Amino acid sequence: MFSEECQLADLLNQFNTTADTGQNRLVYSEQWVHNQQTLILLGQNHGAQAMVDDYGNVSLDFPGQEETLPIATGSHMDTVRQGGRYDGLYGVLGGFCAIQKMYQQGDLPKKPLRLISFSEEEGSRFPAAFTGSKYYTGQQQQVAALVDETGITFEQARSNAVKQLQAMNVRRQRAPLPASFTELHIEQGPRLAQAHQPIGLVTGIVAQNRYKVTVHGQANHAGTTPMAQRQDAIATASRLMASLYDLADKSSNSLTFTIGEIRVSPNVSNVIAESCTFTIDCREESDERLATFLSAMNTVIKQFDNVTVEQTLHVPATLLSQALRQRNAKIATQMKFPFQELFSGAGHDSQIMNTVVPTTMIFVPSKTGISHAPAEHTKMSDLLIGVALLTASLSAQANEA
Ligand code: HGY
Ligand code: MN
Ligand code: MN
Repeated sequence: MFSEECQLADLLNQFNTTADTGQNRLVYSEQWVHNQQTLILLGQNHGAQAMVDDYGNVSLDFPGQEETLPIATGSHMDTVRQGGRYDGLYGVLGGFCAIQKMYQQGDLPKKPLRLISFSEEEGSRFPAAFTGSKYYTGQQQQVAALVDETGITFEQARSNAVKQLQAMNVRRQRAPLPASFTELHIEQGPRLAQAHQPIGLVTGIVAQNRYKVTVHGQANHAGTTPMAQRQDAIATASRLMASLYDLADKSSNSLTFTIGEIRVSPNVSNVIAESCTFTIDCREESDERLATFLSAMNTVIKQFDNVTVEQTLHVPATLLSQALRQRNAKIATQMKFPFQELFSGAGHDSQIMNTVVPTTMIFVPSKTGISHAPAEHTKMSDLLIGVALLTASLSAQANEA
């Protein structure tokens, strides 16, 4: 049998590419399908029953002594563009290693265990995030007609990819909800690394809104159109973006405001832009603070003509299960793992799962806090501490009376 380190390192190498441009495992892409297929076979080779629902969420159920709701762990299989090796995937593979350790320790756990690999969390291919866990928890979402940058619809990509998974020896169904959900994840920020703490126990997750803002102009000749007669979408958009960043800089310290994507049409050097579309990602630790910022943001946007705004995501601030977190704090203390409690600035499937089942998160440090980039890194000893705590946490839940 693999050693723990070898198994986790080996799995991370197997499920990641070696491209130094980072991971581009966008939902329903070939690499995404290959990874979900490999995970299904890995689970089945270790005694799991596999379920695949119509969004491509994979649930691997491992047996318990009792026929009861499973104790679940897992995370998301997709990545951002040029993403890191650990965001999402560490929770899936670390969850697999934790479950394996439980079954190697002897008796069958009283309750069954479930490993979940959510189809999509990032919102990096289509303008909608958490589509996997939202489907898993029965939330309504209108995503079928959304298109990616090549014009492929969500529905086309989804049906093509899910068909390949559901052709395997799997139960084609949405999994019944588990008894609880614990997500192992890298912090994706600098706090644990700076505090030299190997474990973070997550109290809550930020509120998050995303928007698509389009400034409309008029395509025209760069050389013959007098400056005063232009409707230059880039000129207007750049002034609007500068005003929004000024507003964000003056807002509360816990606000994060990011313009991550800009698309221009026709995007040609000697043509005045007819349109400029950019995204907004803004987050706050409370719904009230986010609402205050959004109202100020809308006031700024209204000062500019020919601007349309589409909200593409709203997820409220979330307080995770205190009972599960306190149990993990006790276990970490018994295992002599120093830890700190912290709020997550990154969004997670846990904030969706938390709407239906008791949910908690375990963080491990991100080296220099970098994430969503090829430089994302966590040292193996920290990854293994996270797996060890997760194993003990799942065991405690699966074997309680
Ligand atoms: O964007 C986020 O916060 C998460 O990593 N999807
Ligand atoms: Mn993630
Ligand atoms: Mn992410």
